[in-house]
Amino acid sequence: MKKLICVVVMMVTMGCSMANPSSPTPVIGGAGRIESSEPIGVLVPGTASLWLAGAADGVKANGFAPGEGVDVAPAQSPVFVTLKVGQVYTYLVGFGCVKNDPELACNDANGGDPVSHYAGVENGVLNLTAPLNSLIGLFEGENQPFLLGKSGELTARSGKLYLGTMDGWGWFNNSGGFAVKFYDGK
Ligand SMILES: [Ca+2]
Repeated sequence: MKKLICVVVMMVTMGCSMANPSSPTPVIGGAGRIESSEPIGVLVPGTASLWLAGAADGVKANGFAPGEGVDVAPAQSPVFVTLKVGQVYTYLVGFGCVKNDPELACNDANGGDPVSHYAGVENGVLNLTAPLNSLIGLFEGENQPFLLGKSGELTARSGKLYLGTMDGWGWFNNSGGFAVKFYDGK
């Protein structure tokens, strides 16, 4: 009844406030997570290919077979985040979707149907079978890419984590991207 009166009064005066001054201030983005430092944010474009991780400018990759590269560094090179070796991080994709082809669907970071890298092992990076358009990673000094998806936890096995998206070939015609945050601590 008080609410109804307030609404009626508000309609007349446009000055009624429903706020309760004793209410606690809401905590935004808490969710039980204890953060020991600021999160590391990065944008991963759909054109980022792990098969060009660390490659010099001009190096090619991602054709139908090794040596038939249709992508080139740095245009389709992956992005990376700098992490503390041995530290456990949680990560979360805040928003975004990726298309591996202008005519196909835009997938979230968990991706669509599984696909492998058509050219197989290339530029020292091993093959991977992972959901199409999913978020994938590769630690510097390692050669096996792995699925990250929309969220999870990892231990930094090196100080540099390359980030890209999954496709079979030709990252040049991909679009979209993922906004990712890494949280130091659990
Ligand atoms: Ca593509």
